[in-house]
Amino acid sequence: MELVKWLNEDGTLTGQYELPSDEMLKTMYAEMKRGRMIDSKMYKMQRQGRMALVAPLSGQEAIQVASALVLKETDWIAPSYRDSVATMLHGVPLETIIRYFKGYSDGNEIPENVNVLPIQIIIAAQLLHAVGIGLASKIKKEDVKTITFFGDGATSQGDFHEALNFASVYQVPVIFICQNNQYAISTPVHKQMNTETIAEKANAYNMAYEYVDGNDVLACYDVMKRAYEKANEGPVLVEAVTYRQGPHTTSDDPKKYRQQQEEMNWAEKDPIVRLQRFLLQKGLWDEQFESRIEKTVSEEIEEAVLAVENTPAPTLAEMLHHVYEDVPLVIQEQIDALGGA
Ligand SMILES: Cc1ncc(C[n+]2csc(CCOP(=O)(O)OP(=O)(O)O)c2C)c(N)n1
Ligand SMILES: [Mg+2]
Repeated sequence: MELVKWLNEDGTLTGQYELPSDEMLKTMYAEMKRGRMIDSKMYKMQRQGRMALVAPLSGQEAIQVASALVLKETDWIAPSYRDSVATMLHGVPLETIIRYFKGYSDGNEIPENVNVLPIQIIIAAQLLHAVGIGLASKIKKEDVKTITFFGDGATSQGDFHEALNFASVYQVPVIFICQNNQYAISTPVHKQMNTETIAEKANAYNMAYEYVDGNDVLACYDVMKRAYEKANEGPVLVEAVTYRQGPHTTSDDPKKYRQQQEEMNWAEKDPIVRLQRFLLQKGLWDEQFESRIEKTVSEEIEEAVLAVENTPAPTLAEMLHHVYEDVPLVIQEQIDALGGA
């Protein structure tokens, strides 16, 4: 299967393409850079004991930015824990993301007008939710599409196959986006599947598919625009081949299961560096542009972190809120034991 790839690692094009506008190219760069800066700040904060646990996404910005940029406000995202670049672009406030990774349950409260589901930790469960939204929009004859993100490991779950099968039987407008970042924690892709690609699994469900260099934002944008159109007819599976540059989470040490040489090889394919080289050649990138982004994003981060850290942490008992609508005695007793709500 041929990988869709527009940008070489040195920033030159692999062929002749109809490029997005200069403004769009700069937006793609700025949003990827913003994602990288936020990710790196949250990682450091976790190390300083200011966050509970973080699942870094550095390296995976291109497919997330490209996907979010093709969506309309009325479309939905069903995300996993490593998709904040996409969800923020679709309207989830940075403050909410920070609260989530601090371990505050209200970090799961998505504003009413933002069509993003709460972060899903159960591997592949969000695919079923996406199919549910897709089926509902189809029944209601709404012009709405749903995208859902998941990892390579998620394709070994029953939920993945159930979701694709159901989506295909009912021809729902859902785009399944697999970020193949090469590992499910410490398990490399080749140890958990016997197919060469994930994209080809679409054949089993008679679904459309795309196979793309997930570190090439131009190719990802092209593929996502096509997938978005195809979703008018039925579901689409997109495999974006990428790499998680950091650990699985802040509780993981990737040195135990992958070689430094491999990390260095993938660093050469970094999506931000690649687009920066391309923009430089086109005269669209300079130091000023870079420092403007850095300044704006630093201020945004500073403000969000301050806002979160200046609000009191939730009480212990609050973790028992929302377990049931009507609180049963057994939960009330625990709430009381934790000092009351
Ligand atoms: C149903 C289920 N089983 C196991 C886990 C533990 N777990 C958390 S992340 C993860 C690996 C997922 O890998 P992948 O789907 O490739 O996503 P990535 O973390 O690489 O983005 C596992 C097994 C879980 N959260 N849910
Ligand atoms: Mg993975």
